[in-house]
Amino acid sequence: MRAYLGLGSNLGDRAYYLEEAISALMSPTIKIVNTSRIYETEPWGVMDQPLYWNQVIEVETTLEPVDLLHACQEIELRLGRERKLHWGPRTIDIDLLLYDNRVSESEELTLPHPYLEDRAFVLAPLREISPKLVLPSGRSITDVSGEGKVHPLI
Ligand code: PH2
Ligand code: MG
Ligand code: MG
Repeated sequence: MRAYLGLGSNLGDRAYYLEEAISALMSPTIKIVNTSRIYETEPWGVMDQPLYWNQVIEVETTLEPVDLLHACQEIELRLGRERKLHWGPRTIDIDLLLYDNRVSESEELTLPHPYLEDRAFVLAPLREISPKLVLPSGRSITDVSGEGKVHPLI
């Protein structure tokens, strides 16, 4: 199944954490098919924190959504993620943005990611790698821009 993951870091060596997260994700059950450029982004939600580096990757996976989520969480922990503040600074965050066209809600996981259409820091890199994508809401990726300043590093 095709899924999109959003990566974000705003503590320490942001390039290192993004790179490590991507290589840790590569496994027999998760194949990386596309990676966006890295974007430097203004903090969204809680403004008083360092600038983020964000990236979106497209994966092909045999894992079910919750198992993919657990794989992401395991890597976050391995890379020193501490959960202190909601929406606060972090070494690495790996969010499951989209899983096929799945729309579902459980205590653990909401698909698509609940703030997907509000966040320029995920929409811009997502549009870069999948310009023809239609979101589960029926909106085209080219018609939603979200909020927040973002710019690609290169
Ligand atoms: N992640 C958040 C909250 N705010 N802002 C930016 N720019 N990038 C993020 O990855 C981010 C955020 C919670 O996950
Ligand atoms: Mg997040
Ligand atoms: Mg997260």
